[in-house]
Amino acid sequence: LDELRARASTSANLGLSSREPNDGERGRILLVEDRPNSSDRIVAALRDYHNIEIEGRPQEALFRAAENDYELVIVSLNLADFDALRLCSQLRSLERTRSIPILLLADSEDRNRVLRGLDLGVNDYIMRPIDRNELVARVRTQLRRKRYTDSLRDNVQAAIELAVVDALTGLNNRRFLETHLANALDQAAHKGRPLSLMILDIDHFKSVNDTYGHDAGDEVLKTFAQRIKRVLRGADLVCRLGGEEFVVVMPDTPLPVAERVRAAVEGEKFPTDVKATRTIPVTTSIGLAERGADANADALLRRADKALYASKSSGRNRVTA
Ligand code: GH3
Ligand code: MG
Ligand code: MG
Ligand code: MG
Repeated sequence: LDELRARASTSANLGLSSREPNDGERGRILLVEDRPNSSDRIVAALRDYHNIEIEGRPQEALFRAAENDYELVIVSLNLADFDALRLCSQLRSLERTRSIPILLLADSEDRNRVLRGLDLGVNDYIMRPIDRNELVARVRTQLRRKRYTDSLRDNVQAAIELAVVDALTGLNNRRFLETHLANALDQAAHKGRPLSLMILDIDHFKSVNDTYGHDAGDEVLKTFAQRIKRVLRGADLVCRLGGEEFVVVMPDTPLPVAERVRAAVEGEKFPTDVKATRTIPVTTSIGLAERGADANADALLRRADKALYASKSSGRNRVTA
C-alpha cells in the first residue's frame, strides 16, 4: 500500500519526481541484423553506453523480444530472407512487445519501406551510412521516451488502484464496492446463483477511541480488517464502507460464515498498537441479506442495514439474517 501511495503521489506530480526515469542507466537493446560488418559497426558505436545483443534470425528475434525486457529493438531493413517490416508488424501486434520502441536501419533506396514502417508504428529510422553520433542520439531519445512513458503508466496504474483502496486498512473502499456489487448482482441474476451481503459494524467503537485514543482505534480497525479477511474465503469481497463499518459480498448464503466472523472478532482481544502493549475486547454486530428476485445493490444494502440495526437493538455482538 505504501508503494502504491508513493507511486501515486509521484503521478500527482506528473511523474516528474522520485520515479523519474534514469537517463544514465545502460539500455538493453536487441539488434536484428544478419550482416556481421554492419552489426559490428553498430555494436562498436553503442556498447560503451548500452548492453546490445545481436540476433540475425527474425523469428528468433521476435521470440527473444517477447521473452526479455528489451528497451529498444533496432531492425535492419535489409535482412536476407525475411521482410523486416513483417517483423515490425509482429512486434507491434504482440502484447508483450507492443511497447518496445523500434528503430529502423535503412538504405537510401528504402524510403518507401521506411514510410510503411512508420505507418506500422516504427518509432524512428536512421539512414546508412550510419553516423555514429546520430545513432547514439536517436537511441538515447527512444530509451528516454520509453522510460518516461513506462514510469507514467506505472504511476497512473498506481493512482487507479489507490482510488479503490481504503488507505487505513488496505481493503477495497465504498467506490469499489458499488461497482463490484452491481456487477456481481447482474452475474448472479444471469446465472441464477445466490449472492449475499453482510454489513459489520463494530460495537461501541466510539468508546474505544474515547478510552484508548484515536490511534489505538485505527489499530483496531486494521486488525479487524485482517482478522475478518482471515476467516473469510478468497471468493468473498471485503470492503470498508467508512468509519467502523465493513461490507462483505459472498457468492452463497452463508449464515455460518457470518457467525464465524462474529466469533473470530470476539474470540481474541485486539492490540492497541503493533507492540500489543494493551489489548481491547472488541465485538461486532452483523446484518446479513440475500439477493432477492428484485434486488439491486441499494435494496440489498438497505436490507442488510436493517438486519444490522436489529442486531444492534437486540443487544449487539450478534448476527441477524
Ligand atoms: P454502535 O455500537 O452503536 O455502533 O456504537 P459506536 O460507538 O460504534 O457507533 P458510532 O457511530 O456512534 O461511533 C462510531 C465511531 O467511529 C465514531 C468515530 O469517531 C469513529 N471512527 C470513524 N472512523 C474512524 C477512524 O478512521 N479511526 C478511528 N480511530 N475512529 C473512527
Ligand atoms: Mg457505525
Ligand atoms: Mg453507529
Ligand atoms: Mg459501531
